[in-house]
Amino acid sequence: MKERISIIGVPMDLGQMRRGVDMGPSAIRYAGVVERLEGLSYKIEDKGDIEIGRANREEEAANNLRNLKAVSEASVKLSDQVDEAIKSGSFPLVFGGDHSIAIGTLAGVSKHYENLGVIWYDAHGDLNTGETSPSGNIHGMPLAVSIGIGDEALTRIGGYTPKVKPENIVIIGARSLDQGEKELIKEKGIKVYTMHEIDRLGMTKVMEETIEYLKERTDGVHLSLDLDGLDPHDAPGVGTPVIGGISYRESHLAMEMLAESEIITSAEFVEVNPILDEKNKTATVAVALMGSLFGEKLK
Ligand code: B3U
Ligand code: MN
Ligand code: MN
Repeated sequence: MKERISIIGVPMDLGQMRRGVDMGPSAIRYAGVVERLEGLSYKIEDKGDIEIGRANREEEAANNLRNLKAVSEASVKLSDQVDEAIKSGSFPLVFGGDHSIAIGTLAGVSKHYENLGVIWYDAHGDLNTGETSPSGNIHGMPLAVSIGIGDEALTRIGGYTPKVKPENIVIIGARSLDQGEKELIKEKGIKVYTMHEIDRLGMTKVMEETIEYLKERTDGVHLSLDLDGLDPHDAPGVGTPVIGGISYRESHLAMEMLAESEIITSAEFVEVNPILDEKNKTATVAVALMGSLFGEKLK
């Protein structure tokens, strides 16, 4: 990991319907992330939060893409900030906000790599489009957007598409996939470890395989960690909890193995909603996982 980390907060709640996820970046800072990472001898530059526009009711239902314009505009801003952080030699660490922010993060990250890999740690596939989405919520679409599928206002952020090749993606923790997403996974050959595989193989094997797979074919790996990938007992403060998730301990193990592997070149932690949380538990878990990701055990 680089010694310098740039924190970028994205108080985005327009990619879904539950209010409160815009307070995620504050909750994560409140849980002590800066102190935790400084304690590991990193130099932290907190860039503050990106400004998010407003929901536009008139536009709401167009093409089943709720708040498309505001999400697209925020993605451009985020992409620029992430791009700048990397150019300045810093590790971009992004806090959400709902998962639609990954569109902007990946737009900013991917231009720096020939062959970016992505670990998508999530209960969901986030592989919907306006056509397949049951909800019209853009937070269920960022991975599809990043492989170049979806509305141009999202896929062309940064002026190029796609951001990631389907074969460079590993989804971990999936247990709520829509029909259209399942078809896309098959069609594109996206690697997925559902909860079934995690239970069968164990997290150690899942991470060993993931690391080996990505090491072989990529020149950088972005970790996109949706807190709803974890079990709701451990991370209750999320908008769409799904029971039967990855445990706190398995998640720490996963982060520690990633730290040892040194493959991660950018990261984001998303969907922390303090309004739905229990005493900021979910943000606290997020910060603990960041501690492991940034090598707490190794230092
Ligand atoms: N797949 C559903 C639900 C969902 C996706 N991401 C979250 N929930 N967090 C959808 O609306 O696309
Ligand atoms: Mn997600
Ligand atoms: Mn999710």
